[in-house]
Formats: sequence, C-alpha cells, structure tokens
Amino acid sequence: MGVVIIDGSTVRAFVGEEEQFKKSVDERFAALDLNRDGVLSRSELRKAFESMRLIETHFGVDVATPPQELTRLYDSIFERFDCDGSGTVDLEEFRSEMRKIMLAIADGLGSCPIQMALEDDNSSLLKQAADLEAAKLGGGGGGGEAKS
Ligand SMILES: [Ca+2]
Repeated sequence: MGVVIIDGSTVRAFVGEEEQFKKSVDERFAALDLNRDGVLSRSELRKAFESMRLIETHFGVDVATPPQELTRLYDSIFERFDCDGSGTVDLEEFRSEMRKIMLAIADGLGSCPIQMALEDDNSSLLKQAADLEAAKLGGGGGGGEAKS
C-alpha cells in the first residue's frame, strides 16, 4: 500500500505516452481475460472495475450502493465498452474506452492534486501514471519537459 499524488496532468501525460499507455492497457486486458479467449465478458469487465476501484472513487457512487444498483451501473459501463454490441469487449474497444476514461479522470482531477492510497497493485493505471511522472522528474536532464 503506497500513497501517490496525482493530478490531471499526471494522468494526461500517461495517456499521451502512446506506446507505454497501450502496453499498460494491453497488459491489463490480458490479466482481465481470465479464460483467455481474447475478449472480455461482462463478468470479466466487472471484476476489472471492482479491482480498479474507479467506481467508488470517480463515478460519484457511494461505496454502500445496493448490489442491484451496482449491477445496473456495471451493465451500463459494459455497454459503453461494447461499442459494436457484440456482447464482449475486444482489445480495440478496451483500449479506446480506457483512454476516454483516463482522460475523463484527468478532467475531473484538473490541476488540483489529490493524494491517492493505492493497493500494492502494479497493474493500477493510475499508479503507473504516477510512476511515469516520478520517473520523468527523477530522470534528470533527459529533456522532454512537459508541455501544456
Ligand atoms: Ca474472456
């Protein structure tokens, strides 16, 4: 369990690193595809959001939300991901929706840094965003100043 400080620009910079972001999202996808059929089912995606804890922290929904409410919420998330209505989420759909979600989080955070307690979970995208920024700051003279 660690604490990181992130704001909108941290998250946006992470999403902006095309290759790194894609790699992170792809790894996430692979980890979530429990039965390894190359697509995410409704329950696989639900597990993903439960583990990312985005619902509790960023969708304005109380943690004590009744289970049927949560199910409805997760269903609506699934339908957002499943653009073509195929009943499963493929890698392309996952990538594009994760990008939108991360950017929405970035907008939500704005320039107001928040402290986040993160589980010891290296697959957390927000933690990776914070790590990326830390690596840049600590990298020392590598150029590549953040542009705004
Ligand atoms: Ca699957």
